[in-house]
Amino acid sequence: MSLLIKGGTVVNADSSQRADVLISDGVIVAIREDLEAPTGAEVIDAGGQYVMPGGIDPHTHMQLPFMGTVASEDFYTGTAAALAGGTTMIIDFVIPDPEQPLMDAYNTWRGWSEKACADYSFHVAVTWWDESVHKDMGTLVREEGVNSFKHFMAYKGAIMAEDEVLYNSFTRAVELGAIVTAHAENGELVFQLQKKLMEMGMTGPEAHPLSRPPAAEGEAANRAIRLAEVIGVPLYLVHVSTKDALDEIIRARLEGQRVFGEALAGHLLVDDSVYRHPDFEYAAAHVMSPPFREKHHQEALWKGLQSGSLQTTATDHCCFCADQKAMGKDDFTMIPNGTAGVEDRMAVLWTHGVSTGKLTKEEFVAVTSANTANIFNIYPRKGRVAVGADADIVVWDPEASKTISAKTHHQNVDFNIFEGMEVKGLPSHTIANGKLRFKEGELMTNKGDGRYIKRPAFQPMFSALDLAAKANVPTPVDRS
Ligand code: DUC
Ligand code: ZN
Ligand code: ZN
Repeated sequence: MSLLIKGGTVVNADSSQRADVLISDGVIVAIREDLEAPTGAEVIDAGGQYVMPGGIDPHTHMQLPFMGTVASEDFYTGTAAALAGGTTMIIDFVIPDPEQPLMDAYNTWRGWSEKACADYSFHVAVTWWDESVHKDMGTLVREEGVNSFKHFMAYKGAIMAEDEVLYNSFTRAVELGAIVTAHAENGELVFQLQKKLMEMGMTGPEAHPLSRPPAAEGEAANRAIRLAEVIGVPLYLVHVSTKDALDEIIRARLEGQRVFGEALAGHLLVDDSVYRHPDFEYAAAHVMSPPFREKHHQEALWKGLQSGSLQTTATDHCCFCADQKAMGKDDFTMIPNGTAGVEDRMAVLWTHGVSTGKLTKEEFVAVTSANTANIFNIYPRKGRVAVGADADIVVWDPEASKTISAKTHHQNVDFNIFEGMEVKGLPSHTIANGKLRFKEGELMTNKGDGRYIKRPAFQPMFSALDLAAKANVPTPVDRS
């Protein structure tokens, strides 16, 4: 089946051109001006619009079992909401319980994700360590197309990876040609501060950001970066929310280290005043980690994106409804952490990034799809409108506008952190795997249309430790 997108401007991360785009059997087969529609082809009029790679959200948690409940958005509803917002692929997370075999957890998540209607892939979290984890990391990279391993430096007593686990996992990733990623917050410090705040009678959501100060993120970011430096593994820091962490990334990159950083749409636009709202439901709905920050951190994050010090944008889409958030009514540490955004990221970034002149439309493509595809090794199959690439495309109408609201969004959650925000710049059509899945406000999705996308490993890397050892030819001191 073919599809012709006519009359638009094709926008990639490096250039734009006036061109039509012809799609056949899920792949882009021609890009040039004045293409004729083959017999039977569906034609999309993209006059006055931009034809861009579909968004890739590298950080979602569909139906995540977490903090005693399960995220309300499943792989079908979540990928459908993504398509409604112009995002055609997500990278979600397999998160094994401590001592759970990695392959066990991976197979569970693969089962859950079969109903996805857009393409997806998985980072796999390393939450504990033994020989089986070493072996399973190899199987995941070599047989399952997993090239990224996640490490939670927070959530003590649950999924937190101690430094020993980080060392072992980072070292194994080097051998396998994988990239490591980290949620950077000092979990011990957060745990102690939570205890202290509760003892002081600070039981409400206003205590949440106090228990997770910027320094806790800066410290963990620096620790992850320094471990990665010594071991010699590329590192991707998820949801960078503070200037503290950003400064560590900038320093490391200036020294030539392969460190990447991700900004969340929420962290770019929502500040920590939400936690002091008198209504528990409203404040709790914003509880996610790392928390929303003071405004000066937002300004730093925007500059990080503009300068290329942060390369990607994501959402950490992890939905909990009011009844779930109420689990922490008397104890803020029990509020399930997570907020939504997979549907809104593109429109919010266009409105506050491109329309304000902070980002060009090409930079918008870079930070919403191309850089993620590059970093996670699926470029240019994904993240580029090019002949031979997957036909994952958003036709973007820069004049369309709406007011974001939980009442009208497609996300399976009763709250929207961008509630009331006017956005200008929206998808008119979303095409995934060559098929029209969203048209002028209407979704046309089927469970199971999404495909699992394997991400090949990078060249196996040399461990910095081995290189240093070779260069210095260390010999024991003879004390005989
Ligand atoms: N942070 C959240 O807010 N939710 C899920 C996991 C995480 O790290
Ligand atoms: Zn996280
Ligand atoms: Zn997350």
